[in-house]
Amino acid sequence: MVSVISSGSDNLEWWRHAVIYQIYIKSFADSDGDGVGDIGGLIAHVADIAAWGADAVWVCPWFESPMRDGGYDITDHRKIDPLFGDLASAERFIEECHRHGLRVLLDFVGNHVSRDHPWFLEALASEPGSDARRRFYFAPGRGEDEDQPPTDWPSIFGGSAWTRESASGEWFLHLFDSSQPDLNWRDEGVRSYVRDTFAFWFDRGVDGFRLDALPGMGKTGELVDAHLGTERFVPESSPEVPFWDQNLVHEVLGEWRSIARSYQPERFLVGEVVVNGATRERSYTRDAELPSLLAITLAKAQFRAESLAAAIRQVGEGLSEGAWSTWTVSSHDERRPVSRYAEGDLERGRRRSRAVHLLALALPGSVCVYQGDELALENVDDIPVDLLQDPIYERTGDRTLVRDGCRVPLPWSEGPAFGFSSGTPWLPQPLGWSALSRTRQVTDPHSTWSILREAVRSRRRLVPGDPDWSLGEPVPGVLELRRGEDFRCWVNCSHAGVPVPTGWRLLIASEPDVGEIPVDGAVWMERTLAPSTP
Ligand code: TEU
Repeated sequence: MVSVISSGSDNLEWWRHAVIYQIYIKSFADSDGDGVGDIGGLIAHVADIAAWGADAVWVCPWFESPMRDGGYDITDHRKIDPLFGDLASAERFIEECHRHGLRVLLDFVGNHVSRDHPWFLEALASEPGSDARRRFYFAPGRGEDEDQPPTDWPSIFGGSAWTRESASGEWFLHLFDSSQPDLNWRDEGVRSYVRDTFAFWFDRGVDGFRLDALPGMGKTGELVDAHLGTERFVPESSPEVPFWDQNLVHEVLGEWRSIARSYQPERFLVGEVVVNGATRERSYTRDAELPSLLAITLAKAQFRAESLAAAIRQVGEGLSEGAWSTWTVSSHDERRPVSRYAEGDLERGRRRSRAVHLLALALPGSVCVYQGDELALENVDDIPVDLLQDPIYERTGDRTLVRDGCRVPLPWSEGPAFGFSSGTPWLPQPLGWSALSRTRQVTDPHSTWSILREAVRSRRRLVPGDPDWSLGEPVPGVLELRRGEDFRCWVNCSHAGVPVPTGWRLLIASEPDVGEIPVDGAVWMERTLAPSTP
């Protein structure tokens, strides 16, 4: 068994201030030349992640999978996919992380399994109404020939959430791709297997889980139409539906939290909870449930003072007392922030992305930084269609929804495949990434890597540890984050440079050599003069 970092009290609730580096393993680093990242590649770069200043890593699914949704379609939650390594290499990676002071979060996908999972194969081979089918949602279709789906529910990846299987003619439910049948969380066998799976990984030293697509696990089970009238289910803007964000998920989370709490120190659980509005979000962080949620709303905000402020406020309102946010500017599901903020100018996008990362790093709670954002990579929007792998493309034909563009393998150095692999990367890398490679940025004190590293490493020293914060707009278009009396972060979303206010000095800036706070820049400031008393 691998030991956890420390059970000292200063390490308790480390998620109040951690910087979590999110690893999309397929695109991180390839050690065996097959063009796909793997655990060997992770192990080779643990020291680099630690050197940048992260406190923890979150590894996207590395479990056995046919990879129809990049590993979010699992056939065995306790096996490592051979593409990535094996259990022994996973244990070595966990050990290596701990040796470097990094905690390890894995990604747990509870809403669904792969259609190749033994449970689903058993269900297909079993009669309608059988126990094997009750682990999933099977139902007869509508219409005389039962050739219409049981309900009108759309999938998050587009098209109907139901697919008919040929053996019995019944339909099965999949809120994502048809390769990902939804599990029935009323089934005690499903629940106990997953409880044991958490223990399996916690006993191997894993420090916590990022919990995938949680609200999907909450279904009423009633097969009634939702009347959404959309081709795709978009949870953040949807009215209440019977298949998302219903009470069942809270029962399950209560069980999971008690397992996490039965370990010393407590294991961390952070939820991916995309629901409509803060009130619904808040229900996931009640005392017996999650200690933290991923703040995906921030990753959807635009580079405008009011948009960033609204997102931050919503995240804050979506947390129960005692819970901490895990801020995210981006993820493997979102367009790269550089491209989101660019408005036609990638250099502008890079400046803005650095600024928003500085803002996130000044907020109370943890911050998740998605691999490649520390290098200011842009989204790759010109991947040839025949190389696209995201099932969303197959289901919608809509290139703007495709997520491959933020999953392109990392540029480590300036050699072939930018040091990612000795083979051909599974997705092509843009030629311009030579200038953005890690080796180039490490030696340049003004690179995104260096600026964010300074912020990551200094934030515990420079940013007050108390949870209080407030937002303001001291100058039109400038977002101010206040932490205590003496700390401010300003993000300049206006169209003109702004002078550093009197009585404040710069701690960290997103742009080098600033006499002022430039357009698209952000700074951390500390008070130099006592505030005047009224
Ligand atoms: O995502 C869940 C989810 O609902 C969204 O993030 C969704 O992928 C996105 O909005 C589509 O535009 C999680 C994982 O993060 C994602 O990679 C998986 O594909 C998905 O679950 C299914 O497991």
